[in-house]
Amino acid sequence: MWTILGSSRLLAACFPVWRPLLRNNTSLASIQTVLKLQEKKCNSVVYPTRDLEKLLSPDIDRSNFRLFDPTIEEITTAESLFRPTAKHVIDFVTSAIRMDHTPELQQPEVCFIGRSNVGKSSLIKALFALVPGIEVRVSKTPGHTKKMNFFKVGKAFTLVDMPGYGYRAPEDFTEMVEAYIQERRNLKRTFLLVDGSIGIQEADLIAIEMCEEFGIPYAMVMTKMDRSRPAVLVTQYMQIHEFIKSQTQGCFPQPFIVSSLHFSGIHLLRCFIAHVTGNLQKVS
Ligand SMILES: Nc1nc2c(ncn2[C@@H]2O[C@H](COP(=O)(O)OP(=O)(O)OP(=O)(O)O)[C@@H](O)[C@H]2O)c(=O)[nH]1
Ligand SMILES: [Mg+2]
Repeated sequence: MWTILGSSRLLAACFPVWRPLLRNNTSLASIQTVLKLQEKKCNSVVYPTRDLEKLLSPDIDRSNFRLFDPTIEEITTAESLFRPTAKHVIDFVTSAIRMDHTPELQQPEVCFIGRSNVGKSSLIKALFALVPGIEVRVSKTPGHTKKMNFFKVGKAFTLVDMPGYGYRAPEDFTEMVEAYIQERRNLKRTFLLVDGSIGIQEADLIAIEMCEEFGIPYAMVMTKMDRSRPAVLVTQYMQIHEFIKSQTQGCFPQPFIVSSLHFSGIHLLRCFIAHVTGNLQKVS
């Protein structure tokens, strides 16, 4: 029983089903069956690419698939950073449209860039799902986010939501975002979001070129994975994987896949953010 309870710490956070089962004196065997099913579901939510890997033929090189492969314990540790307390306040700080309007924060920072409507604000909202009352505005209308929005996660790090590029981008987008990415000293990682259901588009190539030219470390995140069938998703994943390997220098070789709607990949991304901002060891 201890093993079941011990291995289900994250499970309990994702799917708190075992509590009512225990209260109702359900038999241990049925609890185990339910937990096994939930654990499988939970693994798919936490490590979404593992399900995709199963669809690939065995001869495909998987060496970069699990470069970042934290344990459940590390994932749980990172989760605590995204849970606010009286001493660890998670909140919106300010908006800025120019570099000289950006807040002077010393803590490490990560930012989210991508085409208008790709799901940047939705992803930040999902990352902050444990923060009651925090406002991150999303919209079906492209070009919704017009400013750089800064959110502080205690003294640990800052997340920055950016306006999108491409269709209906703000006029001063280039000035605003390029300057930020090039000049922001505490920027530890840029997350470049691409729509997982359609893959890399022309406008994404321009952003990739910008990241490469500035020599900044960045990572690609495939969004809206709930919109594609696994077979389509795995094809996009492999294409992006190959693209990163052959065409980029500064991009982390392992793309992330998320669904902000179903919370898939969100735990892993939280953990990666904790890692790149140097916070994973601090809280463990
Ligand atoms: N199905 C699905 N829809 C999503 C997901 N993420 C975002 N969306 C939808 O995509 C639309 C755009 O989402 P936003 O998060 O506002 O996109 P954005 O990249 O911030 O857009 P801009 O601020 O305009 O640059 C909204 O209608 C969201 O509900 C997802 O994971 N799955
Ligand atoms: Mg937005």
